[in-house]
Amino acid sequence: MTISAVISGSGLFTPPDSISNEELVGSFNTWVDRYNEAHCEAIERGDMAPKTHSSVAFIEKASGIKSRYVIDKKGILDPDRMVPAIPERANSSHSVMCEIACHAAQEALDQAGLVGTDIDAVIVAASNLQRAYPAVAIEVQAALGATGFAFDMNVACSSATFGIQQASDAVRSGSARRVLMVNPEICTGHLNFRDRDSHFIFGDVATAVVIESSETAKEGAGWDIVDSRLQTIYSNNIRNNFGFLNRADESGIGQIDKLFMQEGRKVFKEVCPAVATQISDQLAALNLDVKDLSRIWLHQANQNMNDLIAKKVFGRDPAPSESPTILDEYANTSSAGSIIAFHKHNADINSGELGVLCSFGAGYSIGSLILRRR
Ligand code: CO8
Repeated sequence: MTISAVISGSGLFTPPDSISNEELVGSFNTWVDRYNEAHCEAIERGDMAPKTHSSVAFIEKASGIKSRYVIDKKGILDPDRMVPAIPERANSSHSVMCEIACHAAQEALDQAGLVGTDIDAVIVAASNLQRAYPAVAIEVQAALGATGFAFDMNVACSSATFGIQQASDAVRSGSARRVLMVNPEICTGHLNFRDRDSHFIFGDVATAVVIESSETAKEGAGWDIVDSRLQTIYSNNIRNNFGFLNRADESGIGQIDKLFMQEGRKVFKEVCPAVATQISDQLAALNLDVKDLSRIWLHQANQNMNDLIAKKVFGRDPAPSESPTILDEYANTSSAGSIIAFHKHNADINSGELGVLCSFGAGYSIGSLILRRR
């Protein structure tokens, strides 16, 4: 019998603190006023450009984002700091990424009816890892009492879909029986809160998915991974130059390119058609009609982007329930976004119905998974 891969559980950890657009813009504009006052003479001489206020109305219209959950609200909103304050921990304590990963993992394990010792592979897939080594995944593996092997991987916003593909390959080849794929995304750690163009984009969260063999998964529960398609196309339009070689050129330390940067307009224009084409081609290759599709759980970066992609895929304006939105509440949580949408909006789908889980982002990278409710 061919072994297929099944998503048998999903989990979500949401930090308790949330920041509204009003609070974020208030802090940003206070910083702008102080900056312009401190440099008023140079600005008057024309030697420096004044900074410009941000606006709640722009953020909502351009992105659809209304709030974001964060690990540390106080440090981000303090106009003298504008960086989350996350104290370093002793090596003997769990790291913050391991801690939030384990919260999400626990819910995914509970949903799958499993415990940590049932897992024999752990993948931590995220757009930034808090240290070089040991792999955060190995720390999560130990914290949960899992066996087998563990590794970290990063494909930016597509880390989760690419991670599910790796897990599914492992299950189908027999190198693992039950894989936990976790996405601790602390996006505020690499967001420039003094950049008007992007200060509102990201939030923090962790998501988890259990992928196991159809031989072990509970009968009639979870989702068959019917098909997966991964694509990468090199682009500098979303970039972060932070890395271990930064110290080898002191002139670059602390420069803004060591945080998230993007050409948002270009990303919008180039990525939307590529995503819609990938999903449509994938359905066609499987002889599936878009009418067979009950839902698409898209990466959550921008509402206008998702509306455009969903319209292209369905060939009409879909109902909100056909392409659920969570970015209004969570903002962009990088690879976790499509998993949050899936986790929160799948309970009403009946056995045999199909959905597409799809990510897109830096790289560029696009990952699309066709899932069938068992
Ligand atoms: N308040 C008021 N006005 C503003 C603001 C602001 N905060 N920011 C810009 N404006 C102004 C601009 O100055 C401009 O004014 P003018 O027309 O006078 O020049 C005007 O608003 C329009 O600016 P833009 O053209 O930049 O605005 P857009 O309509 O393009 O919207 C967006 C900007 C929302 C960024 C939009 O372009 C977008 O969402 N694009 C897609 C982005 C995307 O999907 N990126 C991928 C996400 S990242 C990812 O893949 C993960 C990376 C790894 C994770 C990193 C975690 C930190």
